[in-house]
Amino acid sequence: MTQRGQFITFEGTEGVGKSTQLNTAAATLRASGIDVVITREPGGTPMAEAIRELLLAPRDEPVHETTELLLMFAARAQHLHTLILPSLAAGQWVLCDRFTDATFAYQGGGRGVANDRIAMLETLVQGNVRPDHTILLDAPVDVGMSRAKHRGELDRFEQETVAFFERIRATYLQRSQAFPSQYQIVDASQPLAAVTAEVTALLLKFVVDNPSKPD
Ligand code: Z5A
Repeated sequence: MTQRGQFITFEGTEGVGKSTQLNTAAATLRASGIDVVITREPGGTPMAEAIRELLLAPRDEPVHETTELLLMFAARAQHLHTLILPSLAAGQWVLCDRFTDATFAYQGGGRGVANDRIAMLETLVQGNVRPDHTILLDAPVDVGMSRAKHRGELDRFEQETVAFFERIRATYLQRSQAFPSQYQIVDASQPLAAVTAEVTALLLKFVVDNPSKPD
């Protein structure tokens, strides 16, 4: 029987280096002979990417927090059930740039949506599926913002205040304490080579802890 793959998510505030580390992590795993799928949220499938565009586009119309929350989970339902779960069942490891921890951080910590409302949707959409590991790239908000500022037009989230991103960082740190077996924190304010070395060491440990069994 094929052994289920590992589901690993990368989290953190804007610009901390998630995409950079996710690509390096994929290369590390592939060099260890593991079949890897890279994906992201919101998004990851054509329909979920269309929902991402709806969510990120700046607009004059105010977006109600419940609309934002439901769209995040609508995209997640499509992504989880049509891409993530089938890939894991086929033995692939799934590396995902953000997942439901981002909803607790952004919609919960950032927007002030109550945790139990998010948890209700988490159960509805995911049942008991949770990431096997979450790598939290943590850095002061201004570090990530200064790394991200070279991009062009700001999306709807990037237009938020520093205080919004401070609440998000604090929520991630609280969750890392609440779920210590899921979370691994890496100091993302270090130079790139040092961050990459820490993330690579974590990935290699996950490989040792989950040796693939022959079919
Ligand atoms: N969102 C939400 O509200 N609720 C949810 O449930 C979910 C998401 C799932 C889209 O996310 C938005 O959706 C996001 C939260 C919301 N909005 N925000 N903000 P996204 O992940 O696509 O967008 P992002 O967080 O803005 O990601 P990002 O800006 O692309 O950042 P990143 O992936 O963490 O960073 P990067 O692209 O790898 O690196 C940024 C630059 O820094 C780049 O030039 C790198 O070369 C450089 N870099 C990276 N590491 C280093 C180090 N260590 N030193 C120096 N320079 C570095």
